[in-house]
Amino acid sequence: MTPQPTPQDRFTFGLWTVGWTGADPFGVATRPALDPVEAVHKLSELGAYGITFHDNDLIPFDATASERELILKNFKAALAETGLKTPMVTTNLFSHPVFKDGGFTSNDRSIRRFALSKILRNIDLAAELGAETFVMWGGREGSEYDGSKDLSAALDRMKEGVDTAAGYIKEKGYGLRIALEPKPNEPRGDIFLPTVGHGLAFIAQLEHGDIVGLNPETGHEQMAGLNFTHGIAQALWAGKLFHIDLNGQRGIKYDQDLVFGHGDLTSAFFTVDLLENGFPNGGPKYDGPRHFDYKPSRTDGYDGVWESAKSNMSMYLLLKERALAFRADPDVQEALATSGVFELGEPTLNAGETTADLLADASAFDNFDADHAAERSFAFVRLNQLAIEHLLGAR
Ligand code: GLO
Ligand code: NI
Ligand code: NI
Ligand code: NI
Repeated sequence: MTPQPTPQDRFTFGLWTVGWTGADPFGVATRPALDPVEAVHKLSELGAYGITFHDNDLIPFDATASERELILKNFKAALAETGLKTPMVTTNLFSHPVFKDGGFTSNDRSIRRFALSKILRNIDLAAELGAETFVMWGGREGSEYDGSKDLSAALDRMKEGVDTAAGYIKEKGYGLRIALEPKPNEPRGDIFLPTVGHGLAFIAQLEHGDIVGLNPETGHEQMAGLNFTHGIAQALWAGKLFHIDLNGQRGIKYDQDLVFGHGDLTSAFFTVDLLENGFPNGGPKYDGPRHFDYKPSRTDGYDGVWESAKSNMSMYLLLKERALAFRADPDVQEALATSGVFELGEPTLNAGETTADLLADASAFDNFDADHAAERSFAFVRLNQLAIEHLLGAR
């Protein structure tokens, strides 16, 4: 039986995910547009906790003030009726041709001023809707040709943009935090802040870095050939995992945005293991929404759209079930101990030990038998086999 999601599971979906009509660089839409109000009702029926959106997923770029008001009124009414939350709001700085060279980092200063104003206005809307997280995915912030950008100035402008937005949040007293979303490429040839690691290093340079963290996406790290679980682990360790975009990707290729778990399933298992069970030796745990950023395949009609929304949640819950069973299995606990996973939680130096003490400890070096120590088998294959057996439901 597939487990049924409830709002307590805190599953959230981007309006642009179920609302994707299938238009891609080679073909036009394969599905009619989805009414945001219908999306709210449908996601709520399916057991989701919330819906997230870009300003322009809801309010067209060129909407008049009165059109905007009416759209928001209907959207808020649907939220109130269903109890669906809007924990995250984000800004579209990539669709309109004006952003073809970026928003914060466009070479055109007037465009940068327009982008920053668009962000500040959307921060007001995010706060009004009670969002906790304001995601910034700089899809157009990048280049195709290295000579087309002063890369140092681009980072300065990126810093200026993020710090200005964060400073505005503080000034207004909003309960919002910014989460930057790294992606290596697509739509730009190369995007600035391409990975979780680049994002963390960038945040360390900010003036208002205390309210800036990350929104890593499964497929984005995997497009760079990186390990997503390692990426979110380092973000967690740094206290910067503010939000997450879960989806599926198979290898280094175009951004597939498959259903979570429909890409690298073993990696998805360890992602859920980390999110639900935390690190084996304790430490920071993620407590934000489980947000899906995927695309329902353009081969499918609306039956497939809602089926895929359900699939994301079932995949997560199935993996959660397996991950809990994995950690609860005494054989696994024993294998973790044998493999030294708990031993890694012990500090390498004794409490209060100085470098002089370490250098004076003959057992650490002079009398250390490296050849003998090298004989230890870490038995990682058995541990991994246990994980896969749990993943397959074979234990
Ligand atoms: C595209 C990104 C995009 C962001 C969204 C949120 O690849 O994943 O969907 O998640 O714009 O800011
Ligand atoms: Ni993405
Ligand atoms: Ni993606
Ligand atoms: Ni995303």
